[in-house]
Amino acid sequence: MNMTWRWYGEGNDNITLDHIRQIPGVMGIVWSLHDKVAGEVWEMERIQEVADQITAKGFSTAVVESVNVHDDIKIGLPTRDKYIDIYIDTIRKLATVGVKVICYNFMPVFDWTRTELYKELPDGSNALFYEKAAITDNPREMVDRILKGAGQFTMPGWEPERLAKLDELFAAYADVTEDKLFSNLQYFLERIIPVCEEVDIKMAIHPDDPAWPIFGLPRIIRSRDTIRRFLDLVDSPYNGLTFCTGSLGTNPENDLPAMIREFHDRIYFAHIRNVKVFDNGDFIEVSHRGRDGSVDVAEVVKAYHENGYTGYVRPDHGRHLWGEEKNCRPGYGLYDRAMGIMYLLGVWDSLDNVKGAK
Ligand code: DNO
Repeated sequence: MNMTWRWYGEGNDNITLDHIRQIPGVMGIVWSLHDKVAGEVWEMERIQEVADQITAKGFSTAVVESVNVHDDIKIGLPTRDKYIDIYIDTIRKLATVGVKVICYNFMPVFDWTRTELYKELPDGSNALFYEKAAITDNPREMVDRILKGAGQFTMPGWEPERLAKLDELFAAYADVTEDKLFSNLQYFLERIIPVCEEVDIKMAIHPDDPAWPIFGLPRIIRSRDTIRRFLDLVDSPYNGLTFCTGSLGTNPENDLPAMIREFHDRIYFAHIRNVKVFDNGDFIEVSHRGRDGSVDVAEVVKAYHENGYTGYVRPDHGRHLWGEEKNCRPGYGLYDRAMGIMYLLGVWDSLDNVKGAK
């Protein structure tokens, strides 16, 4: 298990590489050019600049999250080839600074979706919350509320410029069924995977979050069967997964440890976090500790350990603690993610000892 931390870049929030150095066990930084909107060219100088900042502090640059996929590719418009060419250019550039895994998603319009950013938990902390009843037929209202709630912080996948054109986006996706989305994904993969094979970068798709269609838009990476279908689209070891327990864990029918046991050799990046799912299907993010939520995090770590997982891992979202929500990006504070790392490493180390390793 290769522990990493998602960092938003210098001056982008209050968390610096020097803070991250003090969290035990973190070997790599998960990074991106966060100001880039999907389809934009990534300049080599900018890539090099961030990679140098990361390596100067002794971290690896191996994981980028995300290089976002332009909607024209997801919709299957004729302009998609132009955007795929730009994507390939970015893959090639990233390979030159030691990138080994690119995390991306194929969710129409919205990346991860919540209806409230700071829902209070019984212990007085607060966290991201999803209320099923709040997903109405008025996505504009929800988008405005979430963007306003995030205040000065941008949220990954929630680019205000793109979401300003919500009606146009919904109209463009009108004919995109689940099958069509799968075939557009296949088209994209058939073009990029040969390049990944050449430059040795693994593509790791992020599952849909939550793990069901929202606002009538198809969402296709959400269960054991849809993941199997995805992997078969292009059966190459370079076509793989970001296995996010928080996203897939929103649906209690997903048996996460069983899925890890089945797919471990195509999982290159593990997002580990916990959610508490209520009887009505609403859910809230909770601490990483298994018994605090619906995801048996210890069992998840055990499934990776059993299979000798050597891929990248990061604690995913955390709660906002001790008032830090005033200064941090929703879901990406310092304290709960750092505690999450200690929980994950604690479980892992205890399993190592059971096996008699160091
Ligand atoms: C949420 C993240 C996602 C993820 C993208 C990958 O916080 O896990 O935004 O980065 O879906 O493209």
